[in-house]
Order: sequence, then C-alpha cells, then structure tokens
Amino acid sequence: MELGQALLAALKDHGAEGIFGIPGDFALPFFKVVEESGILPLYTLSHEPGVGFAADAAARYNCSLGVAAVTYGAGAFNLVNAIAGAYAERSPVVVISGAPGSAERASGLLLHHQAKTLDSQFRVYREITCDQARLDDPERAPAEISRVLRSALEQSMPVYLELPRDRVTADCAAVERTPPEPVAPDALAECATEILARLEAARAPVLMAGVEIRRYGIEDKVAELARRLGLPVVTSFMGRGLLAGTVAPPLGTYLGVAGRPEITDLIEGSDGLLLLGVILSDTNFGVSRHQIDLRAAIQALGREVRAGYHVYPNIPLDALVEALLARAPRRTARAAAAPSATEYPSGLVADDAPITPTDIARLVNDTLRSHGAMPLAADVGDCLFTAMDIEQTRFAAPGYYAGMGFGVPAGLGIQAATGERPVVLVGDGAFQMTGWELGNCRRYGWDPIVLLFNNRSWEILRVFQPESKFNDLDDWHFADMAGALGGIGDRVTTRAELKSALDRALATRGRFHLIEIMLERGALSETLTRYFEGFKRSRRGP
Ligand code: TPW
Ligand code: MG
Repeated sequence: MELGQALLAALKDHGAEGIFGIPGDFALPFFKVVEESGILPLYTLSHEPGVGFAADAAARYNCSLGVAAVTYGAGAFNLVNAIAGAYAERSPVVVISGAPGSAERASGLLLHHQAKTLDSQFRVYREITCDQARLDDPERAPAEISRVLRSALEQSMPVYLELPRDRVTADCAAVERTPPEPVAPDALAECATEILARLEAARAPVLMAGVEIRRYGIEDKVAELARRLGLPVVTSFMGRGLLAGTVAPPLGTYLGVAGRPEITDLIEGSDGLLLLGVILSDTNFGVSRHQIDLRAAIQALGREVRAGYHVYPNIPLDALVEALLARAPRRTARAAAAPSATEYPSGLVADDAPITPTDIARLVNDTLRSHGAMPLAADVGDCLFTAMDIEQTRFAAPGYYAGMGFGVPAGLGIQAATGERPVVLVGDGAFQMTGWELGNCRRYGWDPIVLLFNNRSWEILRVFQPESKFNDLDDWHFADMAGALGGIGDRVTTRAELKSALDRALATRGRFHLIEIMLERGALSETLTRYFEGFKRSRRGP
C-alpha cells in the first residue's frame, strides 16, 4: 500500500467522513491520491481559515475527526488561527500539511513558503495540537499515524501530520488501530462512588453540560444519568444546544448576570454542581453574579476529575459516565426542584416595523417549530447572543475562543458532514471575513440559509467603547453579490420582508440563500444588553 492511501484509509477507519482543503505544490501529490482513491470526499474552499472552520464544525457535528489538508508554509500558517480555536474548544481536527521532500530539505537553499527554519511550522503546530508526527519514514509511519489519530479521538483535540511530498507514494503497511489507553478500574470506581455520594449529600445538586459531552458522543447517556439522579440540567454558554431532544432537555443556559435569573440562581446557589465537559472559561463563567466556588463543585474535563480537593487523573468522560450509570438507581432518585424550562420568544408579527435581533430569534423559533429541527451555526458578535434566544437545537459556535469568520464556513462543514440544510447566523463584520466561501456551495450542491445581521458596524465593540468611530462599517449591500456567487440574495428592512424572505428560502432548495437583514446601529439582543449591564457592574466592583 502507498503511504498516502494508508493515511486516508486510517482517517476513514477513525471516523473521518471528508477532507476540507486547499492544495499547493507541496501538497499536490497527496491531493492527487485523495481525489483518485475516492476513499474520502474532498471539498476545496477558497481560504485556509474557512478550511479550518469547516473541518472543525464537521468534527463537532459528527462527534468524530474533521480533516483540514493544506500546503506547507503559506497554507499551513494561514490555518493556524482556526486550529488554535479548535484546540481551545477541544475539537479534534486532523491537520495534514504537505512538506518539502527529503532531497529538497538537504539542498541548502531556502525553500519557498519557508518562514524561518524548515521546522518552524512543526514547532508552531506543536503549540496548538495535542500530538504531531512528520511522516518521513514509511517504516514508522503506520504506527505514528495510529498514535496521532488515537490522541485526537481520546483527547478530543486537534493533531498535526506533516507529509513530505516525496513520501506520498512510498510503500508502507496498513495502519492498525492502537488500543485505547487503559483506565484503572479501581480509580474509576472510587471516583464514581465519590461523585454519587457528594450529589446524594447535596441539598441542591445541578448538572451543567459542556461541549466535551458532544465531542465524545455521550449526550443520551448523560441525559439518562440526569434523569435517574433527578438532576436539573443546564448547559454552559459554549454547550448551548446540548441534550436537546433527549430524556433530560436542559432548562436553559447559564449566562450569569446575562441570563434568566432563575437559571443563574439555580447554578450559583447549588451546593453540588456537577460540571461534565465544561470548559472553565470567562465566557462560561466570567459574568457570574456571585463567584462560583469551584472547590465545592465536581468537574470532569480533559480526562481529569476534580471533586472538592480530590483529583483523579486519566478518567475519560465516557468511561466516567458509564461508571456513574452503572451505580445510579434505575429509577429517578428524586424529583428535580428546578425552575420551569426557558420560554423562547416566538410568534413574529409580520408588519412594517423595523427588525430587531429578537425578531430574528422569534422567526427562527417559529421556523424550527413549523419546519422541524435544522442545524445551526453562529459567528461571533450579537448574532451569538441572539442565538441564546433560540430554542436548544444542534448548534456550533466559537463561544469561548471567539474567532470571527467561523459562521459561514462552519455552515458549509455542517452541510457536508450531515447532509442537512443549516441556518447560519452572522454579522456583517464577520461576513466580510469569510462570507465569500458561499461561492463554493454550487459545486457541492450545498444550500445553507444565511441570516446576515447587517448593522453596518462592529456593534459589539461599540457597546464597550461607544466613542470610537472606527466601529462604523460601510454598507456593503451583501445581498447583491449572492447571484454572482450562485445563490439568491434578499435585503430586508421590515419584519414582513424578513418573514417572506425566509419563507422563500425554505421553499427553494439547491441554492444558498443570503438574507441580508438591515438592523439599526444600537439595536441589540436582550442577552447582549444584559451581558453588558453585568459587565459594567462587575467592573465597578462590589
Ligand atoms: C478574527 C474582535 C469581536 S466581535 C467584533 C470584532 C472585531 C465585531 C463583530 O462585528 P459583526 O457583529 O460581525 O458585524 P456585530 O454584532 O458586533 O455588529 N478578529 C477576529 N476575531 C475577533 N473576535 C475579533 C477580531 C471582534
Ligand atoms: Mg455588525
């Protein structure tokens, strides 16, 4: 077998379903194998950040590996920010970079795309991936591929593989899967027993679900656990959309001062807070009304469990949830004392009034009810806060790393990965960064519906610093470009126009729809307004 083929077969065997990429001369031989072998479908996009965001979103939605293939230097360095975001948010993206061949490495010349040394790129990626290998030795390559892909899945983190262009067709053995890292059964048992005892003793235990439970594909098991233990369930900001449609749908999302007071009280008043897969970031916890005492909480994240002052290393989340289920009562232990589930705004009035972000949430909620579930992706900006007013549905957004430009390419990644038509929420500033990727929809038959919040502004920055005029953006008339890119564009200024544009989009499949929603500068979502008020209070001090 050839090395390139062995790598592709291994990616598929480890759960990858497609490759997003942009070739270059150092990567052409690998792309040739990708195309000609047909082992995995190849989707080329226009700019490497889009490649990374699409691969990240595909990994998030499929609970398996996403793959981003790029060329050496100019391509790989262009991908760094997207992979840094995947690292921060624990999304297992496999980066495959082409590289100079061995003879070229020895030539003594500077090679094109070389930034500093030939190893600079490897060192940069070592910082933002959990495992790496240069596949320059066909003898060792199968074991290295196996180890690196296992790391990606076990740690739910991005990894890096560098493939020199003269090794792609080298003879090599097939890749065998490396058995999983063993977990000490005694440690697991003791950990599960301690957690159950702490929850049992707590007056007001609560479960907060975070992104890692989706990465490991254990949402149904976590829901079953919550049901049996009678735990009310809330998601973190980043965990938005988790557990929707399970036996334990979340009551809402914890947003500290920016959220529903009942949910905030539930979390901040809990003496038995079980954090499953929750990243302890400022966006998840930064705007707490009362500082949450994490020493009193139980946290499971990144193969480590902390319960009070006890730390259990090497306890994978999926094994932990299994162990808890094995020891939990079969029936609901006690009824959850909890507030009612969040009611989301709905029933858009289709009149001639100007549109607010809440109107957009209303319309999406109406659509999800009448039309059935659709996957959702959001970018950074007020569209992400508006998403908190949308019913819990499958959702991907960079809620912690907050890299702008995620939304549109993530929508493409989601459609490639799931075959379902996504709805993308994106601001005009973020759309300026990666909106062009929509031009790739026609080739692949993708037809996302893009709701573009056009306030001609970096509005969220203006909220924090109103005096700065640089936050004013020009009016780009984005809808006008849709036709040239193979889609359909509508620019809407009233609620009636918004509703009819979305109805039209839903009725027409096969082409992307870009609905450019004109918003007044200063028209903010309710969540962002509350977030900002809380931020001001927290800066003022107690
Ligand atoms: C890659 C900093 C965070 S939010 C924002 C900026 C510049 C403005 C967003 O404008 P948009 O949305 O999309 O029009 P809205 O609702 O505020 O009007 N560069 C990157 N990522 C981030 N997060 C920034 C800059 C930023
Ligand atoms: Mg804007």
